[in-house]
Amino acid sequence: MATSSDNVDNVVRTLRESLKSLGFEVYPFKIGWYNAVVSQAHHLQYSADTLAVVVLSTPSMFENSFLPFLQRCSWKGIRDPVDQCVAHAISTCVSEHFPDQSVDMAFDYEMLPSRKPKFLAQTAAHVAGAARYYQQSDIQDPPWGNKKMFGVCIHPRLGGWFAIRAVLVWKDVEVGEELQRVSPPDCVSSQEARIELLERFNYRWQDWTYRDVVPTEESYSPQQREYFITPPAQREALLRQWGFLPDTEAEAQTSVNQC
Ligand code: B12
Repeated sequence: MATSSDNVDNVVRTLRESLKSLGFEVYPFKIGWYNAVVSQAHHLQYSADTLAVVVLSTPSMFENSFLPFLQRCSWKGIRDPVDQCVAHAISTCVSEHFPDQSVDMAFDYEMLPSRKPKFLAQTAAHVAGAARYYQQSDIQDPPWGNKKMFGVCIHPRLGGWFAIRAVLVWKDVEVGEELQRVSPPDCVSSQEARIELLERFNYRWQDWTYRDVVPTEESYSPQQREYFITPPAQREALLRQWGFLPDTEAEAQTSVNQC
């Protein structure tokens, strides 16, 4: 079993170098940090010191990965094309750079047979220091009574203009003190601002104003907004209108560019 800090640095540096230009960010954490806060039913079944990373997509993922993916690869209309693109980018990076290492990959949309998500993306982003997770429990005397309010992560530079896509686990890499825990920046610090944030996310998430709760460096381009505002069932038609045609089953099987 590897234990050196070289290993952590190497994993993180390699992933960052390879995924940054595709519009992804990478943050390491220890499985124990995640398991310490979630309930037993959500535990990830690895030892506490096992190395994991959480992968976020930033606004540029759409132009730098997704549009080229549609052009380059044959994709099938069965599964969400953004999910197909993200899975392809991340798994290609892992198999190219870590061919001899045992890496488990879980994506945000994947569910267990129990119908629970394979990992809780927001908790992973928080414990890795990537984006602070604001929950109902962070509000003193919440004004909503017993109503369940969903929590939301806010990134210090991207506000809400990002998604949490994957957790990768280096099953054979254990890390010690060399991986120091970093707190996610608290950019929505007042009680009033947190209440406003949770209300926007729960009552008005379709207007996307929760994403601009803090000033941001980047946000989605007009084309990306048009894509994500379009209901999922109509996105294939939009892609056709833009000139990207999904392959038929037969074409996909013979295509040389299939990814
Ligand atoms: C199921 C789901 C939904 C469901 C239910 C939402 C929910 N939160 O339960 C529905 C369909 C309603 C939904 C809707 C939306 N969703 Co949704 N959804 C998910 C999904 C797949 C799983 C969430 C889940 O089941 N949570 C289970 C509950 C129990 O978890 P929890 O409340 O966080 O509880 C845990 C924590 O409290 C933790 N914990 C306890 N103490 C402490 C202490 C600390 C410090 C920490 C960190 C944690 C912690 O332990 C608890 C578990 O034991 C995630 C992706 C994923 N794989 O995680 C996306 C996700 C949460 N959704 C997301 C989004 C954006 C949305 C929508 C805006 C639609 C959209 N995609 O644009 C809407 C907005 C919500 C609304 N107003 O309806 C984003 C949120 C991004 C962000 N910035 O936070 C996610 C992360 C997807 C992504 N890829 O980025 N969603």
